[in-house]
Amino acid sequence: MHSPSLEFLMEAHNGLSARIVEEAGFSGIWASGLSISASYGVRDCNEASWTQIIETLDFMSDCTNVPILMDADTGFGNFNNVMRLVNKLEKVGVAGICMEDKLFPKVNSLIEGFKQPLAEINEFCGKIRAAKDTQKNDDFCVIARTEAFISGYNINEVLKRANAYADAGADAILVHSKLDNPSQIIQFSKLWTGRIPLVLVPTTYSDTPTELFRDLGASLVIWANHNIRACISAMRDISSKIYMN
Ligand code: SPV
Ligand code: MG
Repeated sequence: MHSPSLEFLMEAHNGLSARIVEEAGFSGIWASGLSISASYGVRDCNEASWTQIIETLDFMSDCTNVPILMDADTGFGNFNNVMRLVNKLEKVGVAGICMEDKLFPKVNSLIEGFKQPLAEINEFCGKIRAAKDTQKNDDFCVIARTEAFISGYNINEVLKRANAYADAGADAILVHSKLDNPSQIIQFSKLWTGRIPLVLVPTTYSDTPTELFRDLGASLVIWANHNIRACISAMRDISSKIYMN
C-alpha cells in the first residue's frame, strides 16, 4: 500500500491458486470472498462460515510467502466478531483484512436489482477501531471498503464515509464501483486528499488502462475474481471434451 509505484494483488481461492499467483510474480494475494465461496459451491452471501474461510486461508498462507489480503466481507458480524477474526488471522499468517460497510449477511456487490443496505457510519467505524485495537503485529492492515456507490449514493456520501473511516484508523480506503467505466473512481480520486492510500477493484471496468489508475494516485489494484473464472472455463472445457470422447 505504501509502495512508491502502483501495486497489484491477484485473486486466489485455495492453496494451489495462491501458489500460482505467487509464482506468476504478484507481490500479494487477494483472498476473494466471491471466489472462495464459488470454490465451495455456495453463494457470495456469507453462506460459508468464517471458520471455513479461515481454514482455506491457512492452506493458502502455508504454501506462499507473499502477503495475503483477506476479503473479510462485513467482518462476519459486529465488532466482537471482528476482534475474534483479526486474532485468528494473525495466527494463520494473513497480512490484513478488507472490510466493507454493508450488513451481515452481505451479498456480492455486483448483484443488481435492489439497493444494498449500508451499515451506520459509527457502527462501521467501531469495527475498524476494534480491528486496529486487536492486532498485535504492527504490519497488519485494515482496509475499509465503502460500498456507497454500489448502493446508489452520490460522491458526498462516499467522501463522508472515506473520511470517517480514515479518522477511525483504517490503513487504506477501497472505493468500489460496479459501473462498466471508471467515472465514479475518477470523480472520487479528484476529490480525495490522499490522507490514506486508495485501493481499487476494477472488476467491471477492467478494460481501463492501468496507466489511468496510476494517474489517479491509486496505490493498489485488485484483480478480484480472474482465477476462479479461468478455472471454471478450463474445467468445463476439459470435462465436456473428455465426456464427449
Ligand atoms: C470479491 O472478490 O469477493 C470482491 C470483489 O468482493 S467483487 O466481486 O468484484 O465485488
Ligand atoms: Mg467480496
